[in-house]
Amino acid sequence: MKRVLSGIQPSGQLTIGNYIGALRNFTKMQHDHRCYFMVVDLHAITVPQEPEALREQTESVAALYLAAGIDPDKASIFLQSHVSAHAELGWLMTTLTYMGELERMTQFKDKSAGKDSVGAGLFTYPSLMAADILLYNADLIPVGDDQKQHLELTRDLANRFNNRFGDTFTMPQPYMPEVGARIMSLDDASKKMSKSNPNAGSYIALLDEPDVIRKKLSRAVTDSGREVKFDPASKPEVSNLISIYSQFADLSVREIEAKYEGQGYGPFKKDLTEQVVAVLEPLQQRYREVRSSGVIYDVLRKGAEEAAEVADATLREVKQRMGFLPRR
Ligand code: AQP
Repeated sequence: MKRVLSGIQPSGQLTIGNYIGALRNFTKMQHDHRCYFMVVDLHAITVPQEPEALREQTESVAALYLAAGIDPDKASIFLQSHVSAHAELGWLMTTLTYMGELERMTQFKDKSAGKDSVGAGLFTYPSLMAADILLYNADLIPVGDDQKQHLELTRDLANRFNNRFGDTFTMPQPYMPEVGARIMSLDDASKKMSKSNPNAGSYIALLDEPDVIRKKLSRAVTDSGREVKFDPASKPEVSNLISIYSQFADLSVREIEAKYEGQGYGPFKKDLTEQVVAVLEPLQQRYREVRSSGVIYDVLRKGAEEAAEVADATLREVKQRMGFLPRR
């Protein structure tokens, strides 16, 4: 049985990008693997967060894990900040990371572009992500396309540590779905769909009301043509909508192209919208039940205990190998 580790930042309302690229795979993987699914609140504060909003978003993401179908009896669901080994190994990994490696990270370049003051945490974030993964000696990491570079760095750091201090860490592998690994913004198909985008029209939140979803998709940018054809280079907007449709309806891209041949964008967008609503409505219903039941705190306590057991043991070994004197 392989070990799987992944997480989502409580940095806004989860989007259908997070669902397709992450959450949905989590629910599939829990049946065959030993899974650890975190809400990465320590990562969320690499950009400023209001305390009250952070609390609400953190609880909301944890509740969405349950609503999407993650079973706390199969997988450990926990908050990153509840397992202190993350922050500690994060620091140790930072000291092994080269500045040049962090400077090459495209996500840092994207998130810091045009900003006057950028927190150092945004820069060193990949070292903390490496710690998250290595603490559990995870074999498989379900990530969207955008996180591949960070995972490469994690592998480099694991190698560096193993070469310098002796064999300790397992080499993690990315696990990516074939289609729809990267869902793009509805208003600009050159940018990925992001929950922290200030323009709420650029994404569909998992908790958007059906009417809001309808409005957002009807306004989603297409092009001046009328052919429903998957060609990301020449038709990025329509291709993105086809990817979303494909994921939500479990249809292949070819099946969708064939279904709407010669019909223009109208019927395609209408069916896409109803498909998204049909998947999200029951999820939202489960979400409301989870939130009102208060069960989330028990789930997070149990998850943190299970996670800490593994993480603390790894951290002890790492510290011993690096030459830290044990407390006697
Ligand atoms: N647009 C996307 N398409 C596919 N997968 C995506 N993911 C995020 N956006 C897309 C995947 O969701 C997981 C959680 O991501 P995260 O919250 O840790 O941070 P992120 O990748 O930076 O996601 P966002 O939504 O863009 O958040 P903000 O706006 O806060 O930066 C990851 O597995 C990611 O690949």
